[in-house]
Order: sequence, then C-alpha cells, then structure tokens
Amino acid sequence: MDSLLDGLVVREMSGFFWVEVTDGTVYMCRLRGRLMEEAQASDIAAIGDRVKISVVENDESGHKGVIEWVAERDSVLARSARTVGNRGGGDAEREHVIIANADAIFFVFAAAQPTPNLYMLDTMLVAGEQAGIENLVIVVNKIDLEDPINILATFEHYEKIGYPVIYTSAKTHTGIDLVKTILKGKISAFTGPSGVGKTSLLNLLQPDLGRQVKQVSQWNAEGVHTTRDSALIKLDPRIYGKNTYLADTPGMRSLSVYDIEPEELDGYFIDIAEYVMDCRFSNCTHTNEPGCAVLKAVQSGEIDKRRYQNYKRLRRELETSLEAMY
Ligand SMILES: Nc1nc2c(ncn2[C@@H]2O[C@H](COP(=O)(O)OP(=O)(O)O)[C@@H](O)[C@H]2O)c(=O)[nH]1
Ligand SMILES: [Mg+2]
Ligand SMILES: [Zn+2]
Repeated sequence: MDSLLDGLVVREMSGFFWVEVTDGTVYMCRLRGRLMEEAQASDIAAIGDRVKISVVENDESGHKGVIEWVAERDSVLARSARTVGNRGGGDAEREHVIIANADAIFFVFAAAQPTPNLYMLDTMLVAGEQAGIENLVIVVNKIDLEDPINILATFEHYEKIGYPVIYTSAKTHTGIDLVKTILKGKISAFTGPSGVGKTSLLNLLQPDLGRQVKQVSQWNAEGVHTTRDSALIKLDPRIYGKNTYLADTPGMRSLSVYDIEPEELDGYFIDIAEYVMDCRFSNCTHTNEPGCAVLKAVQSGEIDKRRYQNYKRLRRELETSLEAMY
C-alpha cells in the first residue's frame, strides 16, 4: 500500500468525511470497512478527528481517499443517539460525537436581554468538563446594556474558580481582540442561548462568519436523528495563523449533559470537586449528610451558593431521568 497521509476531518455528511491533509488538499473519504466491523459504542470518525488516509484519486477529476486509521481523541463532546441497526452493540443509546479534539468552547451569554441563565451556563460547563476540553471560556456579551457592577456580581465568581471570562460588546466592538487571541491555532466552538449575540460576534471575528455558522438542527420533531452536516470552518490564516478552525455543527445548539451518573456530577463542578475528598462519607450527596465538607464550604462562602443550588438541581434532574429509564 502507498504511504498514508495525515489529515484532519473537516466535514462530515451522510457517511462521507472530508479530510484536509498537510498540504491543504481536501480529500472526500469513506471509512475503511474494517473500521466498521466491530459494534461501535461511539462514532468511528467525526469532525476534529486526526486520521490517516490512503489516496484513491488525486487529479483534476477530484481528490478521493479512504480513512484507514483514527487517532485516539484528546477530547470528545458527545450526546446520546438512538441505536440504529447493530451499531450500538445492542445498547439503547450510543455516543454521537458532536466534535472530537476541540480545544476551546466559548459559552456566550448576554449581560442583559436576555437575562443570563446561570443554570444553563453551569450545565454547559459540566458538559465541557466531561468532554475533557481544555479551554472553557465564558463570553459575556452586550455589556453596553448593563451596569458593570451588576455584570461583575453575576460573572466575576466564574473567574475566581478558574474559568476565563471575556466581557464583550458586539455593538461597541469591545473585547473582540481577546476572543481572537484565544482562537488562534485552536479548534473552537461557540454555543449559548439564542439572542445573546453569537452571530454578531462571529461576524466581527471574520466577515460573514456568522452567516456561515448556521448550527441547523439535526433532530426532527420526533427527536429522530436526521442527516447531519458538520464542518470545521478554517479561519483566515492572515488573521489567525495556520490551523485555526471554528466548528459549525448542529449538536452545539442544544449542548447538555449526557451519560453522567448522579454520583459523579460533583467531579464536574470544579469548585465543588475540591472539597469532595474531605466529606465524611464517600457516597456523600452533599445535601444533608453530617461531616459534609461541601456543605461547610457553602456555609462559609467558599463555594458560591448559586453554583451549589445549580449542582443540586442538575443532580435531581439526572436522578429523575434515571428513574424514568427503569
Ligand atoms: N446592545 C447590544 N446588542 C447586541 C449586541 N450583540 C448583539 N446584539 C443584538 O442582539 C440581537 C441578537 O443578536 P444575534 O447575533 O442574532 O444573536 P444570536 O441569536 O446569539 O446569534 C440582534 O438584534 C443584535 O443586533 C451587543 O453587544 N450589544
Ligand atoms: Mg445566531
Ligand atoms: Zn459532602
């Protein structure tokens, strides 16, 4: 066999994968059958995967190849998907990869209009922690609409526990350069509720980028998985240098937690996780147990009360959805 080329999956649609190789050529690829033989609990390839391909065609009529090998993933942002045929290995659900190897997620909220939903933010941060994504960045947009004192009262705490917070206004062009700096050389994704200014911000990062990132829904009204088209948009190398990509994938739109046991949730609240080892009982739920180090830290103000309330609320939701399954 000819030598294989190293590449990055930059687009996937209907079982085809577009792979950008080192010299910049994009090959339209399918998966080597051998890769699909075993029952898979996860997608074999997804946007962001680093792969090796063999070349089938490389001339004026086109660039075609076959994905022969997929590298182990550094991070996996996933959601559940219904099993189709035998691909889930018999399980009711399998992992559908929204994006592999993302380096950063920007969680965009508005300082006002709409009022920030911190429960949604905390839930999304849990999803990002579970995915193993290194840079979880909070963007607070529309700072022109709210008193700075109120904005800080809402978001300053996140900086204290270790999440970068960038304050922006797409209207006055504040904070955009900071976002640009973080994007450089990374694979990133934007998410957040509608109306917070994502499209406006993307258009400031690169002309027309907001229109390109559509994040169309991949689920029809019955909740059934429909044909999906996910892509990594290569950002302008003159601004961002080489190897800077922004994800355009429908899965980012409704980012939520999936496949987390209630007992492991505390590990994904990074401020709560620090105290868990000091609880008297190893199965402590941090709600009413004696000797709970988390409760003590909430009472002393070391853990933010709102974060703790959201931990309890999300934990109850995870428990309820488990009960519904059995
Ligand atoms: N005052 C103000 N309005 C903004 C800002 N960013 C976006 N908007 C407005 O908020 C609305 C929603 O913005 P859009 O980019 O479509 O939000 P998306 O739904 O998150 O993509 C539009 O009317 C924008 O003009 C901002 O920083 N300040
Ligand atoms: Mg939009
Ligand atoms: Zn506890």
